[in-house]
Amino acid sequence: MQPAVINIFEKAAKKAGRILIRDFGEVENLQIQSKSIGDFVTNADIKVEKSIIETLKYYYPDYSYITEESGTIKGDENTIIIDPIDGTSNFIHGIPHVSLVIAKMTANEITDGIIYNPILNEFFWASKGQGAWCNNRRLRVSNRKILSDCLIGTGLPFGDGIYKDYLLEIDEILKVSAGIRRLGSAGLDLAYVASGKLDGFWEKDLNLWDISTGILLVTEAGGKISKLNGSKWTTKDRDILASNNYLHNDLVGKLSLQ
Ligand code: 2AM
Ligand code: CA
Repeated sequence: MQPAVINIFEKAAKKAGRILIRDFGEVENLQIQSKSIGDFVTNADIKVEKSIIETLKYYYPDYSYITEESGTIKGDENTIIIDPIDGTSNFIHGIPHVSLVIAKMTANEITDGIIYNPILNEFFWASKGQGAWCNNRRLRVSNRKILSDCLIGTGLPFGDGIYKDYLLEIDEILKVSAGIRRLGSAGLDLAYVASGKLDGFWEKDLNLWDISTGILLVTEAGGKISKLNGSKWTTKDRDILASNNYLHNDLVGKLSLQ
């Protein structure tokens, strides 16, 4: 049974998802602006976010909101975090690996969240203690134990991002794994770890709206989240490592380079 908050997030995401699908069919007409080198926002991001906020404000008028495109709206101690399109670069290029992300955070803990890819019609949700789900199927992280069998996701820096150590990290993982994937949507990468498709994922310098729901999906699917050096991840951290429990220490060993 989906909790009430997930039903409301689903309603907001599916309504806004129709806007995203319509614009995905006409990417050649998109108005695109650059926030910084390689970091783009389209009129679709803005419209999708407006629609999500409008639906959620009806149910949660007093909450605080942290959003990628409209900034922060101050309210009570409950916070809703919104990324209208995670994977905007994919969207602009007509690659259907995109999603809407909505999460609820209270006392600096993510308690509920959804990730919705309207193009592939994949609806992921997780609530603390209620498991991780996709289209009514319960999710479990993979049970692969040996890195040489494993696919590991990552996100490469772009524009003026932080490149230090990235090539070393990639070198370490490439040598011991079955391969690396750079899919372009950190939220969906984490959903794929929760689904057992990717066995692990790491990335640096992320925003909370990229990974809010994803971290809950992974832990509710039986996986582990930490910083790259294995220490506890908090909602203030921008670097993340996610994997099943068998692989986590091995990945920390490969990624703790300093
Ligand atoms: P966004 O689409 O919401 O901006 C991790 O790679 C994150 O970086 C992605 O989830 C994506 O979130 C963001 N990002 C921004 N610009 C990017 C780019 N040029 N290539 C890949 N990811 C980008
Ligand atoms: Ca985004």
